[in-house]
Amino acid sequence: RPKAIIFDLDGVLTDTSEYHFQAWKHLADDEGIPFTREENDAHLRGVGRRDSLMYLIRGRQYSEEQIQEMMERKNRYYNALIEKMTPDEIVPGGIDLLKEIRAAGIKTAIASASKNCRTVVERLQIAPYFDGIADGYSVVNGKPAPDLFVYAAGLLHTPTVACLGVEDAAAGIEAIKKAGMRAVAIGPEERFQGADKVLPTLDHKRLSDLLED
Ligand code: B16
Ligand code: MG
Repeated sequence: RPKAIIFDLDGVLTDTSEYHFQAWKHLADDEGIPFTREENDAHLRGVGRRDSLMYLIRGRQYSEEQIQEMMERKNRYYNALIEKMTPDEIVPGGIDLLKEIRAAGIKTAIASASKNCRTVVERLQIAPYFDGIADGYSVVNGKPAPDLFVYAAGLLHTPTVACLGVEDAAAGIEAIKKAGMRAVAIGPEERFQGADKVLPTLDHKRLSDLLED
């Protein structure tokens, strides 16, 4: 049984991954760049802002100034979407799951690549359920690098080998495994490689659902 469970935010605890997709799609449409949901899931899901844009504009010539402007524009689109979020946008049963985990003496953290993590956590009013939050300001190397999960484990004073990570992105599962943790993937089986367990959704899950093989 793990000593700590480290959750990704966007796409795991809440469906903000859909808002990220819509914001990137808006930017891609502005720029006349073809962009599909399938590409989003394979290449952008869970990946930081700059790396995501680099995938989107691959093979096209843009100046650093234009790149900065596009990152800001995507972030404006995303912020307009999360501005209206309310606490009921937590995954169904999510608060019960977090309470159960903590009642079992297991620590909890968030490991999100997002610089908007704090805003989303505030909108959802879930800060009291976490012992630590690692976000897009915490480390330099984003997912699939293990740094964010290692940093989160450090916040919990827990060795990575005693942690379990929960992720909806292929890049996130890679990060968790590189950090030496057990990995639970949330989403379609085809999306992931190397996860220890795959659940189609986190809706109404119990602690035992995350632990069993
Ligand atoms: P921002 P997570 C990730 O959050 C998102 O999944 C990804 O779509 C986004 O590009 C990244 O954060 C950076 O977010 O532009 O808000 O800084 O899944 O790691 O919680
Ligand atoms: Mg995610």
